[in-house]
Amino acid sequence: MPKLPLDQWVEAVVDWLGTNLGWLFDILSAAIGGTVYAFSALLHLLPFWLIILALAALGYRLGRWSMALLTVIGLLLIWNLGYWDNTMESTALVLTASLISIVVGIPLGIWCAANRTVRSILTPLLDFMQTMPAFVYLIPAVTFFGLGVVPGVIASVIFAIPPTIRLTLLGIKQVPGDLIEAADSFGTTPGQKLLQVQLPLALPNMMAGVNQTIMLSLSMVVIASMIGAQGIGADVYRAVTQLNTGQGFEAGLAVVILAILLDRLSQKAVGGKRRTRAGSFRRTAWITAAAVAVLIAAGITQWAMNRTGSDNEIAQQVGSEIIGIDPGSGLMKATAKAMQDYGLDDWRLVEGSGTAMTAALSQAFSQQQPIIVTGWTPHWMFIKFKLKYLDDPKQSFGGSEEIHTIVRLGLKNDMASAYQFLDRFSWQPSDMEAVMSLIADGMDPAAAADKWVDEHPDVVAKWTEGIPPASGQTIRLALVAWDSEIASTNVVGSVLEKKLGYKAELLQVEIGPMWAGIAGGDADAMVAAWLPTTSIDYYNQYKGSFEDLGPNLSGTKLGLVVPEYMEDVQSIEDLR
Ligand code: PBE
Repeated sequence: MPKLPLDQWVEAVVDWLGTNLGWLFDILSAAIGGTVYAFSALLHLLPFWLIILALAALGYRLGRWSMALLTVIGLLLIWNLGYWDNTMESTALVLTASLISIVVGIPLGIWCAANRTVRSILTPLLDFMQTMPAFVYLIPAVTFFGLGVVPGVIASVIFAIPPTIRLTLLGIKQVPGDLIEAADSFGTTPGQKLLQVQLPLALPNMMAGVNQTIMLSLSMVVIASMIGAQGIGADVYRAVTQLNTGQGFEAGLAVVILAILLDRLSQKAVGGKRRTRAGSFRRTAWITAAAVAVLIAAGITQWAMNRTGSDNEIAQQVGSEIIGIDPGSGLMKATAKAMQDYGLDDWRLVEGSGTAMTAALSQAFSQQQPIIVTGWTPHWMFIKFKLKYLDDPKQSFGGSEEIHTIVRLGLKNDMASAYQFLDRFSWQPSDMEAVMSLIADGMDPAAAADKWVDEHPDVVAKWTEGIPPASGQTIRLALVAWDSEIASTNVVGSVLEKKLGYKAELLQVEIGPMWAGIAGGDADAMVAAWLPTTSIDYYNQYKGSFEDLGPNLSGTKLGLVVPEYMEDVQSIEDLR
């Protein structure tokens, strides 16, 4: 039976939405981006000690001394470790996602309580939203909203809104029937009944939902950083890609502190002993809502102005952003250096991944919009799109490089045949590009590699001639999910399996863990060491714990890449 083309259907829908509802996404993007900007500007404007004092005072009011003390110690620790700014950045993201979830979620919950049909449609949808792995939302979010904090907020809202809806519904359902009857017998209108009987009684449940929503959106900050959201999540993600235990722990601790504070404060804010009169409660709620609305309006205006605020025309077009890839990569390091060399201080390098970068590029192409990305050759994007490298007169990105094959110590003895082949493996950039193109057009990487291997018997014969096949041993190949490395590693795996009798297991990891895996002997080989510059830090860090089998490809290139239709920019110097 043929496979249902579910993937293609989903992509067709997403494409259709992207082309036809672009204007709507732009409006949403401005509203969400502006709100995050407003919160983050406010949090950055106030000095850290003032924020700590204010929160400690709030903590004291809500939970007496222990709460105040916890607040002060926790926040001072974050500040002392140097994560204050990023923590505020993440707080802005969490506040925005929570605010949207509340504003959208509570009415939906009320609607569900009032209407059976709505409830029966929404309930399975909520299950779906909560159980679909959160990573999956990132993909359409990037297609619709580009890279940065906005798609992060969207993905967080989808993940975090269900508890608010569910518990609002539950709260209203649990209002005792006799109270409703009593209200009815007094002749209240449905509106009065809702506002004066149901909602006040449902409030504790609703707040429990809001509290969960806040915690869930906080849990999204690390995931959101994979598509360019700044903040403490990005510190965690960076630590993972670089295998930096100390930094990972510190940043993780900051997340924990933030979580505890948000949890306790939001829990105590409405529950507990604060039995204020309904009137004054309503007044406070209105004042808060009005203040937040003003703040957000200001944020949106400012955000829109910022995006076009530079005098450099190119900077205006792309919002002073360079779309990068994963933070541990050599390319990102080279780009950071280039930005320094060329004085691009007011530009921002957006962290993400290779996939997110190509998604942003495809999106820009479909609407012929300007974009600047970090790119490398060999890469299928140069075949699929008309692109150009920006000139690099200062040579910040270095010259052309080679990709080396690196194996663990002792492989020569343990897997002699594989070792011999890996030592011989070498090919041309055009070969690698051919495999990458097949994969980019939707072919499964392993199938694309098999196809290439079948179609190039002469090349493959040169690699394997005279090597005795093994008898089904498993060989572990480490790789990072860069398109170039996906292609090469799959080809190597295919040859090992089809021609040399091994069972190849591909381990997809981040760049730091890839090197550590080879050095520790957990992976047997990798074909992804760009040298002498791109991967040199890892090379030096693990020197002596691996064997370098020399280059498998030469003639690579790194740099800043733009579509050819951006005619008035030729060189990185034009960006200043
Ligand atoms: N790359 C591809 C990697 C090496 C291979 C250029 C994205 C990097 O470390 O930057």
